[in-house]
Amino acid sequence: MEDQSTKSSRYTKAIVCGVPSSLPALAQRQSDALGAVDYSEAVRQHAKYVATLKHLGLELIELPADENHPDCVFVEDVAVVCEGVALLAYLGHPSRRGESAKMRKVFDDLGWTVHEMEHPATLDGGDVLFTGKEFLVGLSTRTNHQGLDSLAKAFPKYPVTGITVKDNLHLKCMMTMAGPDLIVVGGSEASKNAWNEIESTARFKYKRLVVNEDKAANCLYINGTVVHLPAHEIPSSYDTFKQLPCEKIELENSELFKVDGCLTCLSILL
Ligand code: CIR
Repeated sequence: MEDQSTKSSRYTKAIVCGVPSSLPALAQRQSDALGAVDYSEAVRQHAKYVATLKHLGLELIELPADENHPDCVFVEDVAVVCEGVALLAYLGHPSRRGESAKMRKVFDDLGWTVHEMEHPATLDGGDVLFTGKEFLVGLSTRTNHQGLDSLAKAFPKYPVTGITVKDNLHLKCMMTMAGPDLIVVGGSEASKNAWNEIESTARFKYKRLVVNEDKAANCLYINGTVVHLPAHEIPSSYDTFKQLPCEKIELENSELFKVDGCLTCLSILL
């Protein structure tokens, strides 16, 4: 991830992966409450996501769906990237660990420096919020202290601070960047607690935009444009985005959200 607070550093590429047909039955999920994934609708929504990244000027590196890894579409978890260096994650869930091999090839082909992590360190990229100035790392059921240490070693130039994640899969299920020094944060108790921890322990200060629904707090900030969910998916948060003085694009994500996938999960921005 590049520093979005300076005008000169912009995303130019994104890595994405197709949606395997094994996802509806076999993807990991925290709960069945949202019902079954409609596979063809998931594919349609994902295709719009990919088209939107292209529309925003990014060159896409598109990996084919891997039926043996039902969660492969959630590429964000597999690597943390910053300034030509990629940390390949030892993913928190054992069923996902085989996703790293093909990602290694992508970064080797790009000529990036690649770091790997070793058990017992675990980390999911969904726990890593890079603010442009420092890394905030969710300590969750997927990411442990050793995982945080691996990240700190891979990116020695930046401060790294652990943030407790409760009641959510990842830190970025509760907050993401929505502009330079601006973090959009969900309205749940868990999100508020995570924000308070950031306020008291992060190295830098940030502005906060609070949205009622946690799921609304996961948006993409790409070269000055915020990509967020549409009104029918976040009815009590949608209007809050109108306060942002930047370009906005809406993208549906109802199907992959059923298996805990948010907008940021679906790409690695380079
Ligand atoms: C999992 O449980 O790993 C997937 N079903 C969802 C991963 C979502 N990834 C993310 O938030 N970065």
